[in-house]
Amino acid sequence: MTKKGFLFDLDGVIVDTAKYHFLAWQRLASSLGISFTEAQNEELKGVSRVRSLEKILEWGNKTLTPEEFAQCMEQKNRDYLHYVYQMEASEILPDVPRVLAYLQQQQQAIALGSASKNARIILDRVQLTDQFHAIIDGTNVTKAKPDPEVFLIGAQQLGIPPADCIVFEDSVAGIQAANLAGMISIGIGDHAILHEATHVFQDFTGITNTFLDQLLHAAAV
Ligand code: B16
Ligand code: MG
Repeated sequence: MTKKGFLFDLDGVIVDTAKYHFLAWQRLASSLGISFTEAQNEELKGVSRVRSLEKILEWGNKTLTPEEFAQCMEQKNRDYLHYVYQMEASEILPDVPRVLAYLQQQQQAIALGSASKNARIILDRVQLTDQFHAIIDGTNVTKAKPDPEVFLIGAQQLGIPPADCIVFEDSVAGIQAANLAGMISIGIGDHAILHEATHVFQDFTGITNTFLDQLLHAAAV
């Protein structure tokens, strides 16, 4: 059996921080006189912080000076971190600990591949940092998903060829990034949205140890 590399996205895969992003963006948008809905928040999943603010300003038809833009970014992150610092291990999404434990038991290589610059803080809060052999986050990448950079750096740091890597992702851009990296992509969420993925599951409860065994024994993509 070849050793495989398993790359996990963070928000929407390991924990649901989208609800905290929503509260923080909504507060900021409202301070700018812009309305911001949950449907719009969906469109920000997997999108960088800078691009998220740009999109909100586009929706609200508003422009800011570079100084104001920087202040808004800071304000949003301060609000967001307020929620993050209250996170606990109980917020890890169902069956993620079982899948991580099984992969560790099978001596597989495991990495995080997230767009978030707060990824390390979040992993610490939910006590998962020691489960990852490499952590690639928004501070390590220059190109946002769907660019494959985040996952290619992850594979490199794990020392596993991309063709032997498997990515768990909840965003369309993340699935596209995994596919462009030449990896197996596993969508977590709605099949209608994530249809470009190699496999799609609603959540990790459907990812059985038998399915993981199949991935472990599959030939490289
Ligand atoms: P931050 P992921 C992404 O995390 C979120 O889905 C996205 O909504 C957020 O804007 C982005 O991280 C940046 O986060 O403001 O913490 O740097 O899904 O790539 O783990
Ligand atoms: Mg995500």
